[in-house]
Amino acid sequence: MILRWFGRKKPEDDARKPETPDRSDHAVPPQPAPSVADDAAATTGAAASKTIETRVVSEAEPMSVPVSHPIDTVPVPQPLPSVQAVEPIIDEPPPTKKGWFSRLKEGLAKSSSKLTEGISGIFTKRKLDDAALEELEELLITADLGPTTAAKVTAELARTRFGKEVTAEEVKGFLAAEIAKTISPIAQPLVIDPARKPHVILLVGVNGTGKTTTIGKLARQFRAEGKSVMLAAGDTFRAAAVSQLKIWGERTGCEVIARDTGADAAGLAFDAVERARAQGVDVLLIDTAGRLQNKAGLMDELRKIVRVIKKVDDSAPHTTLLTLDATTGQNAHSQVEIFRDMVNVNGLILTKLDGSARGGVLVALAEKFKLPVHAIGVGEGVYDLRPFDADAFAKSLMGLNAD
Ligand SMILES: Nc1nc2c(ncn2[C@@H]2O[C@H](COP(=O)(O)OP(=O)(O)O)[C@@H](O)[C@H]2O)c(=O)[nH]1
Ligand SMILES: [Mg+2]
Repeated sequence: MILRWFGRKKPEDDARKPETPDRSDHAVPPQPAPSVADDAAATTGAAASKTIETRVVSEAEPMSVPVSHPIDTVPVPQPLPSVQAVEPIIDEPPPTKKGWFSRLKEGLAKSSSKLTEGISGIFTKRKLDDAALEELEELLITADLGPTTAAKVTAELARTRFGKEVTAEEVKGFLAAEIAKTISPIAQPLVIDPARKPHVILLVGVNGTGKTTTIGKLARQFRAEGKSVMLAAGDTFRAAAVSQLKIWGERTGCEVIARDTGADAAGLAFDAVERARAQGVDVLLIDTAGRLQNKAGLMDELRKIVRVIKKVDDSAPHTTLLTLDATTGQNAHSQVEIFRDMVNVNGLILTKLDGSARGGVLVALAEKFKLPVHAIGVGEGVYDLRPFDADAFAKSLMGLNAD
């Protein structure tokens, strides 16, 4: 691999060609590997003077990975570019910010008030009978928890309390515990495999669900852990998407691999993986487009991205994360199905749990798809990504306080 940086041609380079995406920079004459000084030159005015080093690589600055020139013109090997600075970024959220739990609780207020008011209506000085159980089951279904969970938790309530007088408070506590049991197996942190350099994370999801924002938040988190992170602006469809990612790169001190609008996303992803590998970067986060209105086109594009990434590392992408907007409720089910059919989604991030979320849907998704939820978004800021805590989530869904 390293040899490729020095311009030697490997036999598989040719074999790979037909599947290798459009890399107009192949024609670029050999160039030395970029030095830190080059990097500084590539940063824009204000950013260059910051202590955090940010590099934005664009079409104008061709990837300096010369791959095909005769052996006899191989330049004298030069040192690889240094792995980007990995000093942890300043990592204290502004102290005035509302705590994440209260934001989560506020975000879930719409769901939780529906549930708690419903439960209070059903269980006012009343024995737990069949009619009450049926009403409760219906309430849970209309609050997006899904028929399976609704039937399971009401059956469990009947098993332990049937014929007894139960209070609304008791029912809420019971449901919170049952819901926590259902969702705790999917509450799994996103683990970065240190053996992978890079650990490749592909972000997929419908436009507006929070892919790019989540990349920024994840980048901050990994940088704060001292990891080196590279971002790839694979949503080449919209100019705004590329500049949005560049801004996140500047904020978090991460190199951004970007090309002009309309460029081949798979080609960009391919170059990003090669570059991250050559630099020994810990984590590569790849953004993608999410135009569901052209489902066939999107499927082709995402599959091609995955295919070409595998040309560099056949175990990649190591994590394919689907972002789901929690305010869209039931629609999340079909989004999981659609993206799971396109690419091998193996983790979820639920975003916008701070704003009028329909949180019940997370419980139904857990039951149906059993995909790990690695984190939840509770705001637009860089600190607003939290590990998914099953217990805290279940309690706030039932309008209860955390311990
Ligand atoms: N309230 C809130 N807004 C979010 C969250 N995540 C993303 N957003 C906002 O949702 C909008 C779309 O996000 P973006 O990352 O551009 O979505 P993408 O099209 O999937 O890349 C932006 O305005 C974000 O600031 C979140 O967790 N909470
Ligand atoms: Mg985006």
